[in-house]
Amino acid sequence: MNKKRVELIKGDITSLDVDAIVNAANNSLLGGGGVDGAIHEAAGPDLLIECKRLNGCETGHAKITDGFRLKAKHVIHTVGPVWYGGYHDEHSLLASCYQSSLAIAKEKKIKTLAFPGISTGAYGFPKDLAALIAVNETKRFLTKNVYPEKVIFVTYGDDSYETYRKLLDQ
Ligand code: AR6
Repeated sequence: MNKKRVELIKGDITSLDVDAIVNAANNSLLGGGGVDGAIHEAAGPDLLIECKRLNGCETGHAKITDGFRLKAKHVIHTVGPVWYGGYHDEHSLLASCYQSSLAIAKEKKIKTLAFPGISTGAYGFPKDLAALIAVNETKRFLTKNVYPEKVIFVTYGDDSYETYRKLLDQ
């Protein structure tokens, strides 16, 4: 895989001018706090109207909407697992979030896709392990597929930037 296909930045995912940003949503897809709240706030009320039509989303799965007032054209909503100590399939469910989001990006021929750290806030997934899963699943997918052309990992107000940096440099 070409290293230029993966980028790492610090900041607010809602400000990015990309084809799609990924939302760390919940099963209802009707909004919440954290990055979900920030995305709904920035996208405006039409996002909630579209989300209501989707009838929720299972953990580990993903669904796409328009980006409305965001610079991003689309939002891919995925539902990460709540961390219960690692004995409830959390690892494979988080891997499935990345796989499902990347599969939608492929299907829609999305060129640039940005991920926050799914499950690493309110859902309590350990950040180092979550970053490892994010990077492994993304690299594996990009090796086999042309779309998305580029994936951007977005870290926000914490120390996971260095964790991602080390993983991406390997
Ligand atoms: N840009 C980029 N990353 C962000 C931003 C932002 N604007 N805001 C927060 N983060 P969380 P979860 C990071 O809690 O753990 C919601 O209520 C944050 O630092 O948003 O998957 C949903 O509705 C953290 O690393 O998502 C669900 O109920 C990461 O985003 C629940 O929280 C994820 O933190 C989902 O919990």
